[in-house]
Amino acid sequence: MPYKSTPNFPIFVVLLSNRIDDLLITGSFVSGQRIANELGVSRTAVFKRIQQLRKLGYNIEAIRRKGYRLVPRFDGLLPLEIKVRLKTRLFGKEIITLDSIDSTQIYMGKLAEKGAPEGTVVIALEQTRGKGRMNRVWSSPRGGLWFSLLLRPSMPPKELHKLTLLFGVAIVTALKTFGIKASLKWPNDVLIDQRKVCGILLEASTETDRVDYIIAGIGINVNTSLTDLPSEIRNSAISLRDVLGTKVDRAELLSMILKNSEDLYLEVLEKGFSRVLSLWRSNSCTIGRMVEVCMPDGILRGLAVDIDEDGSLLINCKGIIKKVYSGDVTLL
Ligand code: BTX
Repeated sequence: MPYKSTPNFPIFVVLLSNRIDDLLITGSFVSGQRIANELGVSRTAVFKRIQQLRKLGYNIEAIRRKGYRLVPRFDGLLPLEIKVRLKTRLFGKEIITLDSIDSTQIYMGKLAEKGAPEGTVVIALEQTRGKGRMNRVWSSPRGGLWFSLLLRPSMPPKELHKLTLLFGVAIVTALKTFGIKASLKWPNDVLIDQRKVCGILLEASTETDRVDYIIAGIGINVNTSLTDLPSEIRNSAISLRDVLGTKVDRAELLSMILKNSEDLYLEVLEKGFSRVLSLWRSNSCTIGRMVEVCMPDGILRGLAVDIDEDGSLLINCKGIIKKVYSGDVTLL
């Protein structure tokens, strides 16, 4: 069931609800009278919306003479609970939180085809068929942060894979503020102590020289425990809760990731990827390591020396530098 802030109501009610929601996401007290005056509606209409929001699960404080205030629950992932924390201009302006879905990528694909705006975010509390790369499964039990973000960049399709690096940097930077040291394994893994805490999946709809849209899917093991994951990946996975021994507020983490990635994204559109690449290099656990890359035409072994300006991995194989554009890297 989608936890949308506005279920199916007539257009006036939806607009009114949205405007009340906008006043609530300031996070400050706002009086019922002020809302009623500003929106030209009765206080009863305002109260009805407050009651509706409470029914949806929101915690709205009401104090006499002060008014209403949205108080986000710890780790609450309802749209307004995230918006109240967001400091972005574009990412997360539209948020949909779903209780359970096959994959947020598939759900977002349908929204994208219908013209959803850039920056739309779809979150699921659990995914029943989470997607990894190359048709692999991404295990997505309750407690994790599983979301997709819609982008409509004007950039040549050949540049797109560098956005994976951008999200990696945004995530590692956000994790630092929680006191967690994570590092980046080329091309799309975030690791802690050599174990996978996060995976990034970029899916694109493109024409020859034009990008229609991109769906960036991010999965982070936040408050999950190893026993929630299939036994075959327990040795290679880790969650933030495993590291910190305590639960992390996923809404806080998500809002930081959205802010970090938006800042980098806007910079990339204006000035290109050079800062993303240098930040990626300084947070990498790949460069300087002996690696093995599994590619469609065989296995390549050598020293990872750098990433190139086009985002490819440069490997020194017995003195010859080889460029790898895609594949699975194992750190040896
Ligand atoms: P990947 O193909 O690089 O990694 C998939 C591999 O990672 C799996 O084959 C398995 O070995 C391992 N794995 C699966 N689940 C987990 C997990 N929870 N923690 C650690 N390791 C795991 C990575 O693909 C891209 C993942 C993107 C997931 C997001 S979640 C939101 C969005 N919706 C969706 O369906 N996918 C994306």
